[in-house]
Amino acid sequence: MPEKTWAMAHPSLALIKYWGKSDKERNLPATPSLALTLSGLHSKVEVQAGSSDQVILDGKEQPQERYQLFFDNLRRVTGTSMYFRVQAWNDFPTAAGLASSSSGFAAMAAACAALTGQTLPLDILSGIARLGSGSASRAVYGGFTLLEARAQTATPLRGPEFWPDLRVLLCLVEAGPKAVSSREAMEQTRLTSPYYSAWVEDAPRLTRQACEALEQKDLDRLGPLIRLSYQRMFATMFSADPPILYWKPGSLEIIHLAEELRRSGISVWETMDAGPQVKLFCPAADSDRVRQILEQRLPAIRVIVAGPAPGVRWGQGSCPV
Ligand code: 2P0
Repeated sequence: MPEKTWAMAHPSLALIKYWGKSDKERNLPATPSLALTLSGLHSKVEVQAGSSDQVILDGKEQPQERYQLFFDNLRRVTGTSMYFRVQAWNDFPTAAGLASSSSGFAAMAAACAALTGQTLPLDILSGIARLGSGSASRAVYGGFTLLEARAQTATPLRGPEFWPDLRVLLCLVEAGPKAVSSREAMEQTRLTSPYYSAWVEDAPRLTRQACEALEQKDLDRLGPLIRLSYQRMFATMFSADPPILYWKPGSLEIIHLAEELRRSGISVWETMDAGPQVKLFCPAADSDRVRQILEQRLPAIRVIVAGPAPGVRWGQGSCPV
């Protein structure tokens, strides 16, 4: 058995959103989600056996209860009784709406499974990662992925080479951690928003249409569906009791700028997650121009340009990068 293992994964950004659970105990999603694994951002982990489970993220010990279900299930699937000591690093802001838990749990699933000496297929890793974070089941795979409603594992749809000239501009409005975790926020929405059931009912249709547009690599068709999904997701949050408001003035400025750019003929489509950051999808040919306009008009916003990335990688010893 190896003494130490490592893994690296990229975050999974949803085009069509997962928001709400059909089963809290097993962490199963109530809505299907369609996502892209994003280059430019990395989560890295190194794992060794320990006397108890421990996760140290960017030098800070993490609360154990957040990880218990994940580690217990990992031991069950791999048939081991070992405990895991995990060191993890993100090269981007954690818990700020940049899907750090998706890449973090995907990397942890791969590195911990490797430490047990087993080579598990990716769908099993996807199921293990899901117990940590729903979106992590998608981040195990590269390119475009689908997590069906109530599914235990994500499905890889198309690899990163399928649409290499799609770009995502990650616009960092505020880097601090969010006040309400996405887990708490989606549960509050499920329990209190009168629009929640309509959101869940409508999501499969939106997902089907988005999958068709993706197959055609048709951003003019996919973009409006990306926009509908995040706007409808936030409509459930605005209507929760108490309401959940992740948006900041800078977020709205970018949303309006995207609308202005579309009117000028650029196919640029925004989405947002559980945080104030805005992510803009556009063709690679337009990404420099969009970035320049963003930086001129909104100089306080930091922009990272990302594209389709591969899935999780792992190995023995310390992480080579
Ligand atoms: C997504 N998000 O599809 C959606 C859109 C945020 C908004 O998945 O409770 O960290 O750990 O399963 O995966 C963020 O929620 O939630 C998320 P848990 P997760 O990417």
